[in-house]
Amino acid sequence: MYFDNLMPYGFKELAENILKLNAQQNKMILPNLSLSQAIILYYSMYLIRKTEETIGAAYGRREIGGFCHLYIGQEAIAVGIKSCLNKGDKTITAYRCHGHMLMSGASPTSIIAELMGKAMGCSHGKGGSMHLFNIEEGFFGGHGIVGAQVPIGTGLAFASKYKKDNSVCMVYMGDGAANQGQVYEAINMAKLWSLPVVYVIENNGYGMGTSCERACAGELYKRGDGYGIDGVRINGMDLIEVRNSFDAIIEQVRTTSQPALVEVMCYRYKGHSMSDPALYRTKEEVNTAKNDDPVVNFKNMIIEHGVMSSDVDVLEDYIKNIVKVAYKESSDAPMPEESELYTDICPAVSL
Ligand SMILES: Cc1ncc(C[n+]2csc(CCOP(=O)(O)OP(=O)(O)O)c2C)c(N)n1
Ligand SMILES: [Mg+2]
Repeated sequence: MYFDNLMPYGFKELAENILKLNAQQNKMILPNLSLSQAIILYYSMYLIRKTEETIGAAYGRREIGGFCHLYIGQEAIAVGIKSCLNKGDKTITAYRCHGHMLMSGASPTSIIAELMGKAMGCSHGKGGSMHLFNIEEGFFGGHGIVGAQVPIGTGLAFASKYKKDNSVCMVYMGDGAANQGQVYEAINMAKLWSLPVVYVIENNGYGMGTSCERACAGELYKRGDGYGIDGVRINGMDLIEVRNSFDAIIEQVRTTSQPALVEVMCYRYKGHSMSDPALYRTKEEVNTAKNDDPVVNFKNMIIEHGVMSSDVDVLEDYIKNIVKVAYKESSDAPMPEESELYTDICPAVSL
């Protein structure tokens, strides 16, 4: 009825207790998508959007410090791709990781508390926004060094092949990261060793304040050409297009154990991080992109296909409450003990 591997925090309770699931929701609205699946996709995107908005507001009140990069505008990518994965598949990304962490099934509290430096955060308050992990569910972070996750993710794909566990690894990077040298060392090995990895370039148009136009030579989707990897470019603002494209690509990577490369065109609605003077793009450009909001578009689509708008309201209120509770729990939670300064340190450098 839903997906094998997409069960965002809180959805089960909502579906079982609050949304009255009826036969109508089993109807197929697309050849490969039922109405109930569409509802969970919308739930997932809205959960990311609300969590990010709450984090942004808390940062503005200085309840969160340090680096913080929001995923607002790019939700359809993490959600669409996750809906195509199997249990046991792996995901790794850069610092813009809150949405991917939520799609691993992690609770908003484990993220917000982490950003507040609280002991109950997923990295015990020691990692912050850029270092979220849920290894048990296949999410391997959350990495602050631009491009560094690419060789690590390629290694995860090597492990899959070595163990013959039939899993694939999704390695996300930005358009800026796609200019890093280590990316191509990894891609070379992936092709040479036939690794089950999908390189996903989230091209949101900018690396910090520098547009891709100014920084990237050639077309990013062709960056695998020299290694014998055919690339494609898709629209990441359209959840259905993301799902349909990745369904086929992931299936092919899994069956052939050959790497793939996809450039996913998208737009980040907020600044690069929380301290972004936004001098490099016009308000008109941002507003034009907001007029094609993937979350709003998908909501309208499910309503057109027969989900009652009152049910959507229930779902949205339910998510708002989840995030509100997560914020409160995180705010009230204690900081780590002082002795924690001496734990989780590499033995070679511990005092
Ligand atoms: C090796 C390295 N160089 C520079 C930085 C500083 N830096 C942080 S984010 C960023 C831009 C990366 O942009 P992109 O890959 O497009 O990702 P996006 O932020 O758009 O998601 C840079 C240069 C860094 N963290 N690591
Ligand atoms: Mg970018």
